[in-house]
Amino acid sequence: MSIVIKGGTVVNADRSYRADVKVEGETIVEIGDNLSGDSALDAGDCYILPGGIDPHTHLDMPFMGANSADNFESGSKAGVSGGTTMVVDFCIPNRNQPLMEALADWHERGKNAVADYSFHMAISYWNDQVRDDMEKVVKAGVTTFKHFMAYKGSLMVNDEEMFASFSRCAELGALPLVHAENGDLVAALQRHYLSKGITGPEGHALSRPPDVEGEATNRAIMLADQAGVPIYIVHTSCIQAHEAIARARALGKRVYGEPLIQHLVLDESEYYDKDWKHAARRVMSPPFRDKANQDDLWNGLRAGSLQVVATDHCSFTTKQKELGFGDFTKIPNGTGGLEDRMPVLWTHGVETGRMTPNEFVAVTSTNSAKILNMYPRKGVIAPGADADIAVWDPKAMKTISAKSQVSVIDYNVFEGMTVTGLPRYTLSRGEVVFRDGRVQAEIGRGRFIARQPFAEEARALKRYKAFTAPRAVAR
Ligand code: DUC
Ligand code: ZN
Ligand code: ZN
Ligand code: ZN
Repeated sequence: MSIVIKGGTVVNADRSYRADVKVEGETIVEIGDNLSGDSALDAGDCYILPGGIDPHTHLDMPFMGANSADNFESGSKAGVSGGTTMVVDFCIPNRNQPLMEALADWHERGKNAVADYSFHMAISYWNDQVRDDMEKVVKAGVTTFKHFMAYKGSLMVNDEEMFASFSRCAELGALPLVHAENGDLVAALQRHYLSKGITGPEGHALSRPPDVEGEATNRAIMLADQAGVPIYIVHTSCIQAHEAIARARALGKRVYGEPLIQHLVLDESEYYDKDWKHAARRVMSPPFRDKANQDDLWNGLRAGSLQVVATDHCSFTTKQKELGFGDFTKIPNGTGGLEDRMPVLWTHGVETGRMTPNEFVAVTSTNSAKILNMYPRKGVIAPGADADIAVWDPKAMKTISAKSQVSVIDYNVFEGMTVTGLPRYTLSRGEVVFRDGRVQAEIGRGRFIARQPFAEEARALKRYKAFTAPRAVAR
């Protein structure tokens, strides 16, 4: 069975050109003029984009006394309805849970996905077993390891543990990721604001100012450099963090930064002088920042000092958010965005002239595929690539509303925003999974995408002698 996508313009990260795209089975087989096949899809006036990759989601995740409401079914459906054909989700072991057992749990969760997915593995504690098991995890196709510098008392790891894990990543050809916020400082600031009687969601923003993120970003980069390994900073939200990344890159270090779509378009006013529910629904870490920080992130995406746009999709219902009524430190952290990432970025990025369609493709798909080692299977419209494709209508419009969203939660942080630029069709490995405004896909058709370790030449800078990863450290 072949499908020809006819009459559109192929847009890759490097160039755009008019052509038909032929898909045979799960794969793109040919790109050219006047192609024919068993069936055709009309892409007139549309762009043919590599399906979006969201490199950062938390579907079906137990966190802060709740379980994130979108699972792999609703999350992947939300994704394809907005042109995203793959997510990379975080496998998060409980303290002392063996890594491979946690990975098995996440594979179970992923079974109802309608589009492809991969995993990052969180390192939330450190001992000899973790050190040894990291190799098994890499062999199982998970080559990126996440470290939380915040969430003291649960997920947070200290510097010694991080350095040990980073060194192990260097040995294994794996890439460490960090959530960079100084968790000790956050805990102290939370106590301070609570003691002043600030118990509402504004306390969340006040207790996580940009310096908290800037300090941790610098520290993580220095630790990675000492371990001789590249590093990926998740949800870069502020000038201080971006500066640390840009400075490291200017020194020739392989450091990557990932703004979220929420931080690019929503600001801190969402937390102040708002009703409790409105503000609590927008509590995520890091919190939304001011306009100057937003402008700086847009500049970084254009300049290339920041490489990808993610969502950190971790959706909680209003009822779940109410766990933190009377104490902002107990509001489950997280917002949605999976189905809105690409339309919102197109509207605020391409439509406004802040980025080109090619830059849009780079930050929504290609760069993630390259950085996370899935390129060119994912992230490009080319013969041999998986047929993960968004047939993108740049004139199509809608107004975002919880009433019409795919995500199962009862609100949307972009409520009321009119977006221009939507998928007409979304294909996942050759199958049309979204058309006529509806998801039509068999539950469980999504597949786990195993990733390889990084090539020798893409790893550490050679000026360091190889470290042996330290074994168990003191806590
Ligand atoms: N931040 C969030 O807002 N949610 C999930 C985890 C995180 O770091
Ligand atoms: Zn995080
Ligand atoms: Zn409101
Ligand atoms: Zn996250």
